[in-house]
Amino acid sequence: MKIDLKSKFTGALIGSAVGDALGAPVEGWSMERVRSVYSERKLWKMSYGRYTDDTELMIGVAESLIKNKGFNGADMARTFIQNYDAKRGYGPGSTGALKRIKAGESWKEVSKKLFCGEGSYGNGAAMRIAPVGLFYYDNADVLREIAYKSSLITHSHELGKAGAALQAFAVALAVRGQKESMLSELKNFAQNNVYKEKIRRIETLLDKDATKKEIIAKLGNGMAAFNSVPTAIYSFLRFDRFEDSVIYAISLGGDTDTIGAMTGAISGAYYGDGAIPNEWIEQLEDGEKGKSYIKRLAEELYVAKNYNPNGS
Ligand code: AR6
Ligand code: MG
Repeated sequence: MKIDLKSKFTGALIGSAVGDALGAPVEGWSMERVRSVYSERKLWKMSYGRYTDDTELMIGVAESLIKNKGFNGADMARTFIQNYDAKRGYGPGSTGALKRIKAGESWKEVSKKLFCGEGSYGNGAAMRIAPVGLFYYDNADVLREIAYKSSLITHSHELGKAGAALQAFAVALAVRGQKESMLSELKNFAQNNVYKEKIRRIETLLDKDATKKEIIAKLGNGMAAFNSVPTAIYSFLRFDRFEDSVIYAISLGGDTDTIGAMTGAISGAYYGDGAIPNEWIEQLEDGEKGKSYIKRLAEELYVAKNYNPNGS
């Protein structure tokens, strides 16, 4: 069945928000503790329905791409700052960077000063990247360039930026319907050895019925981009339905909201919004920038993409 592009745009953004909101109440839990609360034999209830920093930042990326019909770093940073709500649970690196930009420092320089001048390799740039994957889905070179530039607002470590680019490209391949060839495409795309090795591991782990313990040990379930982006890609590839992938990703424990969000973005981009369980969408918050607004952003991003097909 051919899924239309608009449905894939909506699927990616709503899918990401759904994965985030579903994972949020169990963030930081161990795999065993998640299992003690949620049975994997039935569809999980979304009890809380509120999204976290992952979705708030993703909204900012989409808003800025739409407004500028492409990337504008100063505007994207400003948009993040305008939307910032501390209650959404931002990572310390991202909070620090946005505060300093608000105080007048350059959006291009601030992130390089974090973590003793190393920059952050957290998954904060990857978890918000879905709109970049959508807007540049047909141009891998521009997609990489914009993924790097948009990451730099908060994450300057090579592993933080490369993780965001890999997640963006996985979303792009999902939009193109390339599930079978995703791993070989990602292999060609990845330039960093840490991610090349993780992609090789995904391939090996998909070939056997790997246990969750193995996935956590070999791919990771933490806040570092290299311990979460590959896990989201694996969670998408292992299953054939949106809900199976997202439930699996969160059932691993750890950084559940973010791994859930990234898995939801790839899966939603592949299956389209019609594949996301209604029970989950119904429970998702619908305030000022809730699900109706996110759906509208997906449509506007789709229109902006058609207006600027090269995306440059
Ligand atoms: N050296 C040591 N530790 C690091 C480094 C580094 N160069 N970079 C990152 N860390 P941060 P995020 C560790 O703060 O990526 C939220 O809940 C360090 O412990 O940049 O925006 C989100 O929803 C640092 O605090 O945050 C995500 O789930 C941590 O990685 C998550 O936090 C995260 O990096 C990450 O968000
Ligand atoms: Mg979060």
